[in-house]
Amino acid sequence: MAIELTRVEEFALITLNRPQALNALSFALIRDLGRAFDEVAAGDARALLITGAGSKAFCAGADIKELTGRSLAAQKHDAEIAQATFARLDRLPMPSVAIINGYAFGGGLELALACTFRISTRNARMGQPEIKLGLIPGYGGTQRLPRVVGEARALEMIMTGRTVDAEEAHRIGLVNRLIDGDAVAQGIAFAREFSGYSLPVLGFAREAVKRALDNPVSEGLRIEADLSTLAFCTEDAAEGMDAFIAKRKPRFKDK
Ligand code: CO8
Repeated sequence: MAIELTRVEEFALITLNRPQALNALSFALIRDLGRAFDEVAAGDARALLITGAGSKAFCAGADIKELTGRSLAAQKHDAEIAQATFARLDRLPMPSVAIINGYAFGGGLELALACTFRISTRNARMGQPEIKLGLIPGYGGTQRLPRVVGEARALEMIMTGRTVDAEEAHRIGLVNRLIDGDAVAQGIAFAREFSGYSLPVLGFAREAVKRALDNPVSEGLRIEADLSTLAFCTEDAAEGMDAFIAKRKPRFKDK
């Protein structure tokens, strides 16, 4: 398997495991990812963490050696499979965190962009270098990158192929946080900042914020009214408010 799916405490951990190719996304690896996302979705992990094997790379992008000499039909088919796979990640019932522990280029950055959050080691380098290959991003980058860093920065990154270092990535909001020390341990610590809250209510929050970027404000406010009302109907909302009034710690049950 080109990936490993393991359990670390209350979290699922996917490790991209082709360090000899800087964890590049072969088509087989993308298929493995799809299966792993389904397994995680059906399980009880509080969040999914994704990282890369080895000390150099999170993921150096699509496997360039597999991309040449293919028919247009095969290329389109596989790009759509990769897009659909990353969309499954985006729609997991639990939040996800990309632990960017080195290079994240092309499809590797697009994988990280499909996660709810991104944290990064200080030696990480990121970019959408497809333009240097005569290509443009094909696994969601043209759509998710502008939503994360804004149109002007996304256009600059995609049209120049420029590499962004971790400090800049943090400054422009491409990564939520810079980390030192053991990257997986830091990923766990980051995930624990939200993973004790109600999973369905976290899901409503994610959905409402995501819809903000696809809709006019008036429509977004209607969606927020619906989703916040759904949150209000949960047992966890009743528990959270009761616990506040009783000055005790809430016990959420994901209901
Ligand atoms: N694909 C395949 N193999 C790779 C890749 C890759 N993306 N990146 C690195 N490797 C391999 C190298 O070929 C090398 O293998 P070998 O030892 O057998 O020669 C090994 O990994 C180590 O790489 P380097 O020796 O190059 O390591 P360096 O530390 O010198 O450089 C870099 C690291 C800067 C990350 C460099 O490897 C690099 O530039 N890699 C390519 C990055 C890139 O361009 N990524 C984007 C790929 S395209 C993409 O993701 C989206 C395509 C959209 C397709 C949709 C079309 C419709």
